[in-house]
Amino acid sequence: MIDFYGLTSPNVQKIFIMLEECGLQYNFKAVDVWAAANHSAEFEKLNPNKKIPVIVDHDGPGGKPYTVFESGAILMYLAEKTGKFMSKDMRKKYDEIQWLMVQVTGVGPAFGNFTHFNLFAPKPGNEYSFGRYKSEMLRLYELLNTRLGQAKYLGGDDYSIADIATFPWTRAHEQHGAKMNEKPNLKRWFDEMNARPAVKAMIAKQGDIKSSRETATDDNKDRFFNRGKYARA
Ligand SMILES: N[C@@H](CCC(=O)N[C@@H](CS)C(=O)NCC(=O)O)C(=O)O
Repeated sequence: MIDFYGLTSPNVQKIFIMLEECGLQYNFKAVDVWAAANHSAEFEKLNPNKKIPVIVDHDGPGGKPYTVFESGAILMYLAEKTGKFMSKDMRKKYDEIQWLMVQVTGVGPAFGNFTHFNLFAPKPGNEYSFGRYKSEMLRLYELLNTRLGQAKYLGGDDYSIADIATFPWTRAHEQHGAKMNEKPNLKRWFDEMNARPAVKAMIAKQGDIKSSRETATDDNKDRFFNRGKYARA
């Protein structure tokens, strides 16, 4: 059995999809980061970085419990544990890992910062930052469309953890202004991903999760965004 700590964000959606794809049994444990639940001493023991997602695999290596944080590492761990969605051929495996890394180091930060400056940063005053992340996000959408014109999936011929990691970030493409009708390769992939039973299961489960994102206190928002009395100088 796997304990899965998360809420509703794209980094968490990846793990829902992977657990569903692998047919693994899991207990979902909501950590309401908008109410600072990730700052408890108990949660810090699971992830010193105090972020979701985290999994605890009670049947880890050697039959002992093992805790994994960082969504990319969790996907790799589950792929290795089950032998699914990561190639065993070294070239193919590293093609998949390269595109996983593009998501973890590129798509996640750029799309996440776009959302921050779009929805949460004070306005006016942040036009430069907003424009920078919007432009980088739209450049990455173009990159994904180009790649998916060269290969069926991001990592190559096979559906892999690179696709599972990237898909949740593209779900808000309308809000992002990404114009899918001008990106036929990305649209073909998006529609195929969206139709997968594991993705549908993730979307259904997400709908049942209670988050205080819309009602978060100013103090909790300041803590979340490292600003106000939580700002480091
Ligand atoms: N690189 C991390 C990012 C995780 C992350 O940013 N999690 C957010 C939600 S998506 C979080 O826990 N934020 C709470 C906070 O920073 O206080 C991963 O991929 O797992």
